[in-house]
Amino acid sequence: MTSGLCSAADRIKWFHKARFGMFIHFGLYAVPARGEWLMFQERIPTSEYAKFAREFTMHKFDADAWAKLAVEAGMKYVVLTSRHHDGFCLYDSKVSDFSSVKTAAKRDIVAEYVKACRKAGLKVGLYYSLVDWRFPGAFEPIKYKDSLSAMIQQAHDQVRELMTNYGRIDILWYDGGGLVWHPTIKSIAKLWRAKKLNAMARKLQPNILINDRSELKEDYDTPEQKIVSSAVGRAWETCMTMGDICGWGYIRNNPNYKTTHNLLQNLVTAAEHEGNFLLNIGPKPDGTIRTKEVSRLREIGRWMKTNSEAIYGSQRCELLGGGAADEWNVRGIVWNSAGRWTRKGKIGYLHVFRWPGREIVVPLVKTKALSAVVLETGKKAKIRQEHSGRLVIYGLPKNPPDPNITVIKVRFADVPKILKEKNKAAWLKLP
Ligand code: H79
Repeated sequence: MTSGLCSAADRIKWFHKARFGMFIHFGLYAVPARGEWLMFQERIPTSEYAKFAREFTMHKFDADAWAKLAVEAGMKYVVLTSRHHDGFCLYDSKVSDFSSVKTAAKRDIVAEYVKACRKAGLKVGLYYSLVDWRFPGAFEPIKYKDSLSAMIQQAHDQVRELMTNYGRIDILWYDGGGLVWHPTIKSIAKLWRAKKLNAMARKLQPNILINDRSELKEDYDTPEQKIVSSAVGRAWETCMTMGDICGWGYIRNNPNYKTTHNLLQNLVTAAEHEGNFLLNIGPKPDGTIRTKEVSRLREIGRWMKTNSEAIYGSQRCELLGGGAADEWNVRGIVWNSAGRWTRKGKIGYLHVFRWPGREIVVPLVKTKALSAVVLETGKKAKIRQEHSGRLVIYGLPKNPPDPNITVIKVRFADVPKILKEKNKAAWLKLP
């Protein structure tokens, strides 16, 4: 590519295959360690909030270490909060002094981050919050009309800076536009002049992907904390915290972390519907990443080493997840009690969440299966296809070879399909 310009379909190709990315919420809120919403939740005046900068040292911040961890986890891209709702920039902004460059550690975190990600081969995303809680116009837009205008102008200026000063940026991840409640301007896109804003971003970064949170559809959808598939062909990404819903930024006492298995199920569930999973970390004010995030990411990375072919570039698969092939179960009445499928062309990948034992039966398989292998061990499994489309995978170990999710790769003679109408009635009827 010499011109640096590609069509909309081309520029989103990498995103359609990536499947797994790292979200990083890093900012002043890491200091009080009660999450990124505390300025709002605790009604902290701007001048008080700004004092956290004194302790936002980032003295152990190492962008290469962040990038390395993302690569280790099997992630393909990273999105960093260049500025959250509190207005604190992690970069050098000419239109604001409230930044990591002019206060705190006096470092341009975005610059270091972009360089490290590029070096590690990761695609680079920047999160930018349109709303800035330091502006009274964000809360009372009619009363503080000029403040509102200044905040909107700031967004245009700062997006221009981010799109100009850091080389190629792959993702512009808006947020917070809807947090301004304007009594007459009901459209968020209109309020922020998003059409103009996004046109400017695309002019400066011709290959950029823009999310849907300026209220314009742009390139992809972003369900938050839940896995919701978009229509076939439309790119989408679920972003999620590892801990409780309120904790994107670092929370010191945040006991309710998802297990590695849980996070992997979420990754697989997104991949099953051709979506991406953007998993968040909230680094500490010194720039290091807490142990329970590092260990989970490393465990996911270990899993990805043997199983990532079932994730990257995954396609939808209509097969049912199957279950135990018990003797009595002659009709193969097992729906999704074992797991879920992803697919690549004619290859199906059965992700077994709940290992049923030595045999797994998948009901209503129409297509001929040719072979099966357990990715974790590389060992072949036996297969037989019976009446009513029963595909029995057998000769498997009694216990799951992978303590998390064991993936069985099944080659089919064609794109695997399920038997539809003919056997459905019999299949649904209880014996
Ligand atoms: O940056 C993260 C959130 O801070 C931000 N989007 C993600 C990516 C976000 N902005 N607005 N919202 C989320 C919706 C508001 C949710 C709230 Fe709450 C529920 C605000 C207070 C309760 C979530 C939980 C945020 C704080 C606690």
